Amino acid sequence: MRFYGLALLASAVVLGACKGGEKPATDTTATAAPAPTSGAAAPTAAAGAVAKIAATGQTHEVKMLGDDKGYRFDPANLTIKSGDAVKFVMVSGGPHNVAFDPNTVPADSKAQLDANMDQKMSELSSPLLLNPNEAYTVSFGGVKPGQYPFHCTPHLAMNMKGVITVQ
Ligand SMILES: [Cu+2]
Repeated sequence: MRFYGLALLASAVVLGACKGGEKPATDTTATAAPAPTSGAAAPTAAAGAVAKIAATGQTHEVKMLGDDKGYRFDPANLTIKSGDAVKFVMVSGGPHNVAFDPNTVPADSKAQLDANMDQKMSELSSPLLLNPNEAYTVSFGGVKPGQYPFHCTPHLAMNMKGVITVQ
């Protein structure tokens, strides 16, 4: 869908250039356009962008809870392998989300982790999960070993935090 938008934009630019006719259109858009039309990997082909890497390993589940025991992830600390995925499931007390702090995530995997997260609210920050059984899965494909602290943005002050250790 994103590519489709770009394609429309590109044709609009070309049309504009033809209409105006002032500058000789040395359009690089024409050469860029045909390449990523097929396949799932297409949307990330933009220059300089890091492509999402799908998980190939195990999927670990983390519950997002808010009740009379407080706001928490369960488990809050988990150890996974690079290439695994973590599925965050909204259970109670939402809205919850999962956000990695750009300042504490290992620098050499920050761009990859960010690329692996869909529908972000901001860098390394998932959308809010409002309803029970809503889930958000983060691929750790291409993410290097290290410690990845995360938190829930709405409940950060209530200490809703955890750490994913990638082996
Ligand atoms: Cu929360």
